[in-house]
Amino acid sequence: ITFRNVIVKTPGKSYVNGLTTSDLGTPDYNQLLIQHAAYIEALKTCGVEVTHLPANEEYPDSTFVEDTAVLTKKFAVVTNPGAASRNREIVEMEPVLKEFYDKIYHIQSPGTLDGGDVLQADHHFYIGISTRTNAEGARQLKEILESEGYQAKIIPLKEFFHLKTGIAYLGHNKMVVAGEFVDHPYFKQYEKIVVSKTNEYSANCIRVNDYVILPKGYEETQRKIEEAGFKTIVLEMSEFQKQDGGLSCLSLRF
Ligand code: CIR
Repeated sequence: ITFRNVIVKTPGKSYVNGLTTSDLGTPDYNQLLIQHAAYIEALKTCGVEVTHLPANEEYPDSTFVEDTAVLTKKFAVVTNPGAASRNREIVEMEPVLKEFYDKIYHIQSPGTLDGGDVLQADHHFYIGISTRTNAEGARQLKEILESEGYQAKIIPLKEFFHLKTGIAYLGHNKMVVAGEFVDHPYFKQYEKIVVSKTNEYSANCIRVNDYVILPKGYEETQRKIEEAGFKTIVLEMSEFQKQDGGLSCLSLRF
């Protein structure tokens, strides 16, 4: 929740041909670049150092850097992304992580894991099993995290695409939850900010230092987060939403 650094990557023109399950239409590349630039500006407002990587046309979804790694203060875990077209995104990310980390673990095949399926809440991690993260990938990450003194729980997802599609941790024991996580026993101990069905997209928000960044157009969620005591920044995310992406997916924060 207190972060010094973020890594982001400009989307390439090939972005419009990336993976998606939504039927919101083809992204507008110019709007996309404007939205990405605003995202970076918001992070700078939060006081982090931004490592900004150039676009790679070979990987249409590679702006969603979150899926390539799981980062803590002391070590990095390079994932093994579950979508074939995205798997090699890690080859470009690893050298960048080496500039910040001496200790780097890897998720190994046949284990697969996307960073979007991993949520940290203080000393606890939650790992979703999804169409991208399999049981073996989740098991490997749990083992790594436990060996480093963290606790980890594995959650098979029912409806959400990635774990963090429906949940966010804001610190101070406050958890933003939607859909299948609202009544999930694993999140009983948290003070919950419940996101309603029509506002589900806004469950993917991020706390970065003094701010919570959330998508534009979800006033009910914004109000609840502000009532919980947080300052907010809202960002237009339409062109990312078209490719199943949210705010957390666009950066690695550490
Ligand atoms: C994909 O299907 O992989 C991308 N179009 C969206 C990835 C979103 N990432 C995330 O939720 N962490």
